[in-house]
Amino acid sequence: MEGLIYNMKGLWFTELQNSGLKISCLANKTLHWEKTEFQEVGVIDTEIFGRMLLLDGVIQTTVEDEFVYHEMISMIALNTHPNPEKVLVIGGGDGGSIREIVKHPKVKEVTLCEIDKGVVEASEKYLPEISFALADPKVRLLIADGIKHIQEHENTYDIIIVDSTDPVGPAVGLFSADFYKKIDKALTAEGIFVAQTESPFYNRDLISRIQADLSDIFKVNKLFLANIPTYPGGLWSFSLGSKKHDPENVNKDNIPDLNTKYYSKDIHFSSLVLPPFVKELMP
Ligand code: SPM
Repeated sequence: MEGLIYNMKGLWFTELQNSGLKISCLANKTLHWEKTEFQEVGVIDTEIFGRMLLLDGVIQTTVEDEFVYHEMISMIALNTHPNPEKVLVIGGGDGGSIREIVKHPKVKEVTLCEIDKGVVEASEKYLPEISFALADPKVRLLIADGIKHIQEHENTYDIIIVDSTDPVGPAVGLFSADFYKKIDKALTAEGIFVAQTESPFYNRDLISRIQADLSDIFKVNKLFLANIPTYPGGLWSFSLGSKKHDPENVNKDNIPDLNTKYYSKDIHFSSLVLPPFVKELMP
């Protein structure tokens, strides 16, 4: 599998971030590897982070730190929208975002639109603590192209979450202004969009371009941050576009306690406070 090397000290998985940076973890075992129509899907058991999902040799999620990413990509929008009944997740075939979304009492239906069945199947088999909510009765699972799904739906979803891989290969289209315009149409009148938008250290141009695009399309555009140890640099960004509601204007007393380990009433607001070197990426 791409990135896995045996040496005298054991089996090391290495993710190449760029020409000057690699991140390595000691692995105990390769649990799964397959080449699907779209990508290489792997699950390895690592010494520090437990089981880890890899797509094309890039860390997607791990049993030990996944809660940060999945709570943050879901909860800020869920607790900003006054009535988030219908939610769409594009990507996110591991089911971690779905697990968080179905916790919300106001959510009636969540659609997962994942292009690669192999990601869902590997997650169901090897990452049950992340994927178990895929079987929840509120969940509608579609193995389909998210871009096509968005094009075919107007005024349908209260929240759309793009839980994607990095902006390379098949995911490039999920980071484009054209796609954001289609998201805007697929959202209902008070709709909110959230996407993972990479590292404020290593993807600065990408983040400022996305925020500029969102500010052209949505009344409210925000960036919020979380600490995810297995992503390069740790500090990770999420971008939000909203037609009406501002996550900074939420009434703290109305935020429900949904048994989260990173997100909290205070983190809701503090994650939106940007250090100056990140603030300068905003339009
Ligand atoms: N549900 C988890 C899916 C994870 N989506 C985000 C993956 C980003 C990982 N990239 C980090 C490496 C940056 N080059």
